[in-house]
Amino acid sequence: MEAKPVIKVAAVCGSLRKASFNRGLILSAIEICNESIRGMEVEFVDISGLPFINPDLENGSEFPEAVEEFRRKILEADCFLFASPEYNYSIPAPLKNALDWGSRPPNVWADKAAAIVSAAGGSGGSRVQFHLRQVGVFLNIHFINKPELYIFAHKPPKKFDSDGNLIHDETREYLKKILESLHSFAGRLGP
Ligand code: FMN
Repeated sequence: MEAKPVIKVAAVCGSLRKASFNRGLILSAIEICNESIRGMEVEFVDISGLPFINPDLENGSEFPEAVEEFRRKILEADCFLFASPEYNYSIPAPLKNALDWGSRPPNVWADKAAAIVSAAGGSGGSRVQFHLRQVGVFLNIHFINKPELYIFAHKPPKKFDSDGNLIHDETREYLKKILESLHSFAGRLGP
């Protein structure tokens, strides 16, 4: 019997902060996949080097080098994991910038599965998640609906250490369930 191909997840973080809790979620997702989800691997895709979106930087179908590399990683992925804080009730500018660069023709996000998790302040990130889903309609990203994970990052019990690493077992279990759901949905959606 032929082995099933590995599902590649490109993980994008909405925070550029060194000790970002959301990046901590991505690092945990990488560990969880390596340890306990067979057939799926997560790669962290850094968006901090992308220039601000500006079509003047495009030369026909060519993009600046950092954008080309980013778009290639998104194109090569089978599905996406977004981990993002909420900024002023919405999507942080670095993440929106990355979404916009990926959307330039040909749209590299199109027709793939995705999951969103958020560690944020008072809202747990519900509004960033809903705004991201709204943008995903035009980008043709297929988000899993359940389970949902909204982390109230600053409320006890402590979920992250001072470097942003996830240290809360219950949250890690939820994150694993999200990854399993993404795995199953991406598998059903096919290549
Ligand atoms: N938290 C919220 O829940 N809702 C907000 O609207 C919100 N706006 C913010 C705006 C800015 C510019 C910043 C810097 C933070 C805001 N926060 C808000 C708090 C962040 O979501 C919170 O600190 C989060 O943990 C940061 O994520 P990170 O640890 O991955 O950097």
